[in-house]
Amino acid sequence: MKLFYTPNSPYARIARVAVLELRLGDRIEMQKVTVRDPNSNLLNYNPTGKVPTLATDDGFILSETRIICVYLNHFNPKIKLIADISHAFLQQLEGITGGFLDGIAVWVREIRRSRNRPLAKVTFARGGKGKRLKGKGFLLALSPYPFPHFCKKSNEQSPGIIELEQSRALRVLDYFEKISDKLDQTPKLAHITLASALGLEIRLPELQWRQNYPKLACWYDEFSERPSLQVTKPDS
Ligand SMILES: N[C@@H](CCC(=O)N[C@@H](CS)C(=O)NCC(=O)O)C(=O)O
Repeated sequence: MKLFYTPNSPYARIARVAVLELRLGDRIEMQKVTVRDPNSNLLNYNPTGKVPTLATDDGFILSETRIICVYLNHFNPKIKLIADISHAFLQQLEGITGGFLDGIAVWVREIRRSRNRPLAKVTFARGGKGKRLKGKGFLLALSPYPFPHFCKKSNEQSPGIIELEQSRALRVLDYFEKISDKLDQTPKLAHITLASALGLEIRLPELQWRQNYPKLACWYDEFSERPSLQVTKPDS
């Protein structure tokens, strides 16, 4: 099997941690790729171009972190990484941690979007409906007019999105602080997802969560000591 990842993706990190916790390291080839890159090797496998992506030995391409982790868990069912249907609390945590990570990822992306930065030059092709642009590139735009190129106006941060994601994150942090005595140190998908989301603090100084959530910080610091978390730590 082959796992496509980027070193700083919090989603790919979950799958990489799962590989290590499930002790599947010798069965899975790790393949570093680029994303949002028309020349990425990943596009030869997965049209979504997202990481993590798992190429299975029987020729399937799996995307979406949870689907990949469920699949991986089958190779070592003694370790129960995924919440069982009978374990409603763990399922609850899986859902909330997944939503937390999605929200933080949107927030980080928004913060990184520089103010008033012009979008990349978008080339317009002249042609009929449904025509593809050259090479493997996906359809960007079509115009009946022979404009050689077009430069879209600035792409600003959205204060509305930032505010929305900030308040979502704070609500979830409140929740985890309250239930922190129910968070143990077992490497479940929910715990790994929570740690991966909190690990984005490195990219989001605005989050400032540690002072206000000391019990969660304590849980996180201990959980982050696991070798699987240590070797997959993002550098930025
Ligand atoms: N819902 C997906 C999200 C995966 C995702 O968004 N990955 C990001 C990296 S953190 C990515 O591949 N982005 C590339 C892109 O948006 O084209 C999952 O659970 O795996």
